[in-house]
This record gives sequence, C-alpha cells and structure tokens, in this order.
Amino acid sequence: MERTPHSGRRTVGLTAGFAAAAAVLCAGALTAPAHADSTLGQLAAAKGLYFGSATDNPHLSDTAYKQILSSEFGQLTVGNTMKWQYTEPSQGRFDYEQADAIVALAEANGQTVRGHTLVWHNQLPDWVAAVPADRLPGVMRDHITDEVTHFRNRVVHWDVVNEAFEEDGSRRQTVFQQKIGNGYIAEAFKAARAADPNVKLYYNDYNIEGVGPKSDAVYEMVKSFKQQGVPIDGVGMQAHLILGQVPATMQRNIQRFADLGVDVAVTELDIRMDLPRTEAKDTQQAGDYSAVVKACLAVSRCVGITVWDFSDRQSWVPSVFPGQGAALPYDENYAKKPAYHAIAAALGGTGGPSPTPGTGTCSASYRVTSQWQGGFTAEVTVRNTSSGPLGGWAVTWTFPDGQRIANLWNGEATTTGSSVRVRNAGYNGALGAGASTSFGFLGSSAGAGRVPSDIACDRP
Ligand code: G2I
Repeated sequence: MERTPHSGRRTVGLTAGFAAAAAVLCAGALTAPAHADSTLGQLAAAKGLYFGSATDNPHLSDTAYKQILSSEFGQLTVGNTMKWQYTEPSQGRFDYEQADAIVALAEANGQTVRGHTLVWHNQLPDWVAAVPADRLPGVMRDHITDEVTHFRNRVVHWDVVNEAFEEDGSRRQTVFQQKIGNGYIAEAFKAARAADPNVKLYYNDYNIEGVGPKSDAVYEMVKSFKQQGVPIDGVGMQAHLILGQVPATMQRNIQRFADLGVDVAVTELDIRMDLPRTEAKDTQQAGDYSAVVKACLAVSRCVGITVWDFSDRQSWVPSVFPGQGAALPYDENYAKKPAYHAIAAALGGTGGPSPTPGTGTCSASYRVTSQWQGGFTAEVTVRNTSSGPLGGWAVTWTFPDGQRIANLWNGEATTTGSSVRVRNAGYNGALGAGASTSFGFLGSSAGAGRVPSDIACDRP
C-alpha cells in the first residue's frame, strides 16, 4: 500500500509521532533505526503512525506508572475525565480541571491527545435525561461547543459520538436517539466542526473491528455523511478484544472505511483472557496484538493505535468481566509482557530483549532451604542439559499453596497470581554444556507449602 503525504496517517500520525519522538530524543527519530530499546511511540512514529495509551487522573500519583506513560507513548487518551459527567456535572457548569491536568502532562511530554468523548449514553449526568425533547438538541450543542472550544488546538481527535449502535446494526435507544431521533449524530458532528475547524472528528465504537452487522451500519452512516457533507474525519475502532479472537476481516474492514475517505484509529485496544495467565496464553496474546498492529500498518489511513491503559494493574477488564483480565502489554508490576515485545516487533523493532545465543535445553529443580511460621527460603538450580551453550533461561512454575515471593535474587521474576516466571539476570544467563547456576527467593506463606509440581525450564 502506497503511503502518500496526503493520507490521514501523514497529516495526523507524523505530526503526532514526531513531536513525541523529538521531545524524548531531541533528534529525528523518523529516520533512526529501530533499536530494541526504542519506545513503542518512537517505533510507531518511524512508521508514520502514533502508539498511545489511555490514562486516568488517579493513576498519575503512581511514579512508576507515570514514568512509563510519559516516556513510552506518543499519544494519550483521557480515559474518563473528558466525559459529560465530569465536564458538565450540572447544566451550564463546566469543569475541565481533571482533563486539563492530563492534557498538560501530555503537552509537557510532547504527546498528542485524543479527546474522548462528547456524546455518550454512559457516564452522563442525570440532569441530561430530564431535559425535555425540544431542548435536548440545544443542550447537546452547548455541551459540544463548550468542550471543543476549551480544548481547541490541544487535542488532535475528538470522539464526537460514542457507541451509538447495537450489535445488530440498529440504533442504540439512548436518550439522544429517543428524544432527538436519527439526526442527532450528524448534528453533533456539525456542532463540533463549528467549534473547531481543524480537529479530526471521529465516530467511535466497539465490535466494529471486523466486518459484520454493526460495522456495516457504521459504514453506511459514514458513507451517507460523506455524501451529505456531514463533517466526519475518522472512525475509531475500540478493539476491546478477546484472546484468540482478532477478527480475520480486520484489515479489510479498516480498508473499506479508508476507501470512504475517512481515517481509522484503533482507539481502546486490549485483549483479555481467562485468568490465570499462562505462557501459552501470553504467546497467543502476543500474536493477537501483532495481528492488530499489522492490520493497521497495512492501511495507510490507519493513523494510530491506543491501548486502553497499558498495565494490567489499571485495566478496566477485571471489574467488568470477573475472572478475566491480563489484557494489556505490561503486567501488574509494570514488567513488559510478550505482547509488548510483539507490538514492538510488528512496528519494526527487534522484538524484545537481545536475542539469546545458543540453542540448548535446560532443567530446573526447586528446593526449600529453610522455613518458619509465615515464611521460607527456596533455591532453584538451573542446569544446561544440552551439549552446546545456553545463552539464557526462563523457569516457570505454579505455587500450589498460595505461596508468594517477597524477594528474589539472581533472576528477574514476573508473577501473576500463583504463576511465576523467572528469567536469568544479566550475569547468569550463559551456561556452558552441563553447567548450572541457581537463584533463590524469600517466600511468604504458612510454612513452605508444597513444592511446585510443574517446574519447567526453557530458553526465554
Ligand atoms: O468500558 C471500557 C471503555 C469502553 N469504551 C468507552 C470507554 O469510555 C470505556 O472506558 C471505561 C473506563 O475505562 C472506566 O474507567 O468507561 C467506564 C465507564 O463505562 C469507566 O468505569 C468507571 C466506573 O464505572 C466508575 O465506577 C468509576 O467511578 O470509572 C469511573 C472512574 O474510575
């Protein structure tokens, strides 16, 4: 697919990405080779798109979180505090304090901002539902006008209307639909355009990533808007996906919207799984993230990708889908998951930690070295069981009795619930044929608990 300077990606993505990359690097990241340590934002910018994350005000007091948010991404979406409930809690009283704080952070970091969202049936203050039908169009316009004006030149996209369709392609019966009728969406876009001639105006929804009744309905709406001159610039595909279920038609679907003359953005990407995480699920998830990135990259009008927050610690998923989660590219402790490396690789990076030399196999054995009431120490011995060199190792197991690692040495641990994965440290990955090394940890539990029965060693 040829990329022209006039495509949506060039006008939106490059500007956005370049600003972010330049702020971080003080150099032209667009031509820089893709190193393993390039950020996702930089890798995306080098391909002419942005890679961003949603965030929310309460998270920003977590220093480790804020550091990653500020450095890794080229774009931010305000996850909650631009919604009507926050911005016009009572009629005519506008409050942008929280949203302004996130926009100011993005500006300080050289990141662009997507505005989310002006008209949505959810997180709507109660007073709106009580407005009589004949006054609701004016109330909707006033809300849009005030908010779009407030953020003029500070946001690059607006999700003007969010989630207006049902799965079967019919209109969702929201207060706006019921009181204003089918025309409310076009009216919202016109009001937004009147308040800001430059910002890109998006329709945003979930379950429209693949071809189907819902995306067909959005497609027909966009087509008719284009025919009638209703100002729409883009379609946001939220992409709240399920493990193993990236729609096979995603690229084709993005392309058909692009062919209507609008940009497409993947706006709220996450890929949830049934908990607990396993290595197999992580691998599947990595492939799924890669597939989404590749579908976007394949269409020049796909201007960028935003994850719906970046770490499993902040994800909305577990609270809404009990038993599911681990949907994001960083784990709860801000360690990069295979999904992160797959995204980086799909964006042209090297795909993760330095490649591991050697092709060997390994074994691991687990031994409790001391225990007391409430705790224990254990040692895991890793042995190269092959006749050639081993360049690195990863040991996995599941604690059977609720044990937890309090402190681990000579390795790097990632834990999800009772599942543990320990990679070699920088200095003990290389093992000659038959050689061994060990790592240890301080555990907490009622005594040492049973020894894990599934301990395994593999190359990372
Ligand atoms: O539901 C996931 C997303 C689907 N597409 C539109 C997005 O705007 C939506 O985001 C989520 C936020 O991530 C959640 O954080 O929208 C939810 C509301 O539908 C947000 O949840 C709300 C909780 O329901 C409230 O109880 C809570 O006070 O977040 C609020 C702030 O933490």
